[in-house]
Amino acid sequence: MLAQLVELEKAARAALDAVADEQALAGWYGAYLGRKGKITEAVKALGELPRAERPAYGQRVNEAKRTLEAAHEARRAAIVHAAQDDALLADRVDVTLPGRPAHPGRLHPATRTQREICAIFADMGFQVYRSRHVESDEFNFGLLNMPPHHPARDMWSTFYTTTPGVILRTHTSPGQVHAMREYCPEPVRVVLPGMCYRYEQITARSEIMFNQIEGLAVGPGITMTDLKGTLVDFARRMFGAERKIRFRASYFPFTEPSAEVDMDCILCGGRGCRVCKETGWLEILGCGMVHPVVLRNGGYDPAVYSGFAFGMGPERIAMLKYGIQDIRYFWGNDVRFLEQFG
Ligand code: FA5
Repeated sequence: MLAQLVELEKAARAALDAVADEQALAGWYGAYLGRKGKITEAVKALGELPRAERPAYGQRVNEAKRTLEAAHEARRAAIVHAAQDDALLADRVDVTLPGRPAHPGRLHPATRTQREICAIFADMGFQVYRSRHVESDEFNFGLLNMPPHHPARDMWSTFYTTTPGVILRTHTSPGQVHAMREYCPEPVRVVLPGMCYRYEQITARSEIMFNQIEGLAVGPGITMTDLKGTLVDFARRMFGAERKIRFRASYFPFTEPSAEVDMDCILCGGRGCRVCKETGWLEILGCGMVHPVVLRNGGYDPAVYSGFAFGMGPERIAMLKYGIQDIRYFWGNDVRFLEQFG
């Protein structure tokens, strides 16, 4: 019996070594260790042996059963591992391949320029103040010292709505009065960025929708010197320390005195070229000392308070900075243009 048992164990091991997958393994288990398996039968045969042979046989058959169970477990683990390895190999990713390029979005050049300008003024202590795009005639014109029928209203071709007295703002200047009324009697130092709308002929330099950035400082004892110093500093930070600035007398109904600010042409260095129309100078903004009427409309006593204001177009500034020849590129939605501004 013992010799048969040794042979059976040998045969079981050989059969287990030949098992290659889980299905065959289950078959092997049934054949040797299952309810009617050969090893199970061998264990049952113990009862039929003469009493004297039972201890030796019993010990041997139990040992055979334990080792075969352990061998079965080891084989099962090996088969599972091999199957996992095969699946990983079949699904292999070559990590050395270059990745597919991602196309992250980026800021529109007008937004970028606007943020750059606001950041420069933030350094000088100006807060950003958001004002409404849909305005009343009173705020866009009247409170800015342009009563109805004032000829200066002709400077801004306006989009009217079907509601009388409600218009799209033609400039960011009405925000001056909103800001003053909010902060009065405290001093004010704000920049007001945002879209403006004018019923104009669209050309290489003019759009019907464009951004402006307004600046406003109000407080006791503010002078034209403060205005000049602020704008010269801005132009140098924006366009380079070597820039020259010129103030040219001008007219705006809401500032007195008023000026237009030119900068020496960044493309030709002031010698004269197509972009500066051979003058050597480029206009960058309008400005002036806040008119006493506007101060009063904002709630300030002009005998005590004074202030300066300016307004510039960030698209025109971006055109100068990046040498862009046509303002229509900004809203044309052409990726070839937009992707140049990383
Ligand atoms: C004004 O709008 C005044 N409110 C500016 C101002 C503010 C003066 C405070 C004094 C004190 P003007 O119409 O010149 O001024 O416009 C100012 C800037 O807006 C221009 O220099 C230009 O950069 C931009 N701009 C004006 N019209 C257009 C347009 N159609 N398309 C693109 N940019 C424009």
